[in-house]
Amino acid sequence: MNCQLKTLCGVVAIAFAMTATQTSARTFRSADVHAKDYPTNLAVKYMGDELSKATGGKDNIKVFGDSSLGSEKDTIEQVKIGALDMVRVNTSAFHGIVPESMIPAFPFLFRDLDHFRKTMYGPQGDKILAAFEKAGFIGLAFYESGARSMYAKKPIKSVADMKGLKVRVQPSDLWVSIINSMGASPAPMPFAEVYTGLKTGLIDAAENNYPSYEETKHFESAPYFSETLHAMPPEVIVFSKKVWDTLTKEQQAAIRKAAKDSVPYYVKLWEVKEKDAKAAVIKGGAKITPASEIDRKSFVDAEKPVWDKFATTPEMKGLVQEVVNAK
Ligand code: GTR
Repeated sequence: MNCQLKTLCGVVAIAFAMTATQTSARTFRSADVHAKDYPTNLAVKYMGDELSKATGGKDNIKVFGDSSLGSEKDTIEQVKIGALDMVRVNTSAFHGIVPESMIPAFPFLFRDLDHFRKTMYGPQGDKILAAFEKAGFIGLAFYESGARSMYAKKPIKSVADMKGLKVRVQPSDLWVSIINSMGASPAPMPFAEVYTGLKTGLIDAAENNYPSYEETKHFESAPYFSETLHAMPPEVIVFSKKVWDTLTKEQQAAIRKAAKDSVPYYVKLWEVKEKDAKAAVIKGGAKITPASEIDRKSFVDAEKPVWDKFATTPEMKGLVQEVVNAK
């Protein structure tokens, strides 16, 4: 084409580019630290299938599990710069980037699972997801992850039993404070390093839900699982805003819908997994201290002050209150 008529050529080039964006098929890459058959990965795969159906086979999602693209922190950084399209991580991985993501990790925030579901799959959850955008991420959906509990080489019945223990936490200032508030010593490290940390004695304890405790075989070196049920931070599916802004409105709407539609699918898998994982760790030699034998008040009294330390703005305080008040 003879491009002496610069304006016309420019218009033609833009038109070509727009058509290319609208029609090019995309396989979005998504990272996860869990194995292929863990509920988060099965649900993101389902999300990809739904997306594919909605776009007539054009768009899909490929999951890279087992921390193969790095730790949660590494993959978030890749998503931020648009080198990776999507990620499924625990909300704790966003604490330093999206302050609102800390709220569901506040110790003993949720009265029970029902309270969690009403708020995090409801209006307060939507507000937290929306807060990801100003940090350069599109928050698509939460997946529940049960309640986290302590596990160690001895049973933990009251906060006094935590004294002096070296406890692995997800890399987050909030988690460091939570462990400090119990008189223990926090050791932030990526998920994939905890197994060796426990085996070599670098750490004495960690905390998580039954499915992660089972998947990672942490029960081999920390066989006492004590149901402290201290926090319920959900998993989150996050899209790169850099990539998002190159997509059409239709693609964006299809991705949002597929993510939301994957939640009930996930919840069904999760409920089964929680039960199976508990049975499996017991079979593998884990000794459970049930919630009924835990001095819950001692943990609540020690950890509750952390809320005020991290909900510092009127907006954060307001949102916490909204969650607490939700019936
Ligand atoms: C799990 C969660 C992972 C990861 C892990 C951890 O429950 O599903 O995404 O955050 O905890 O403790 O690092």
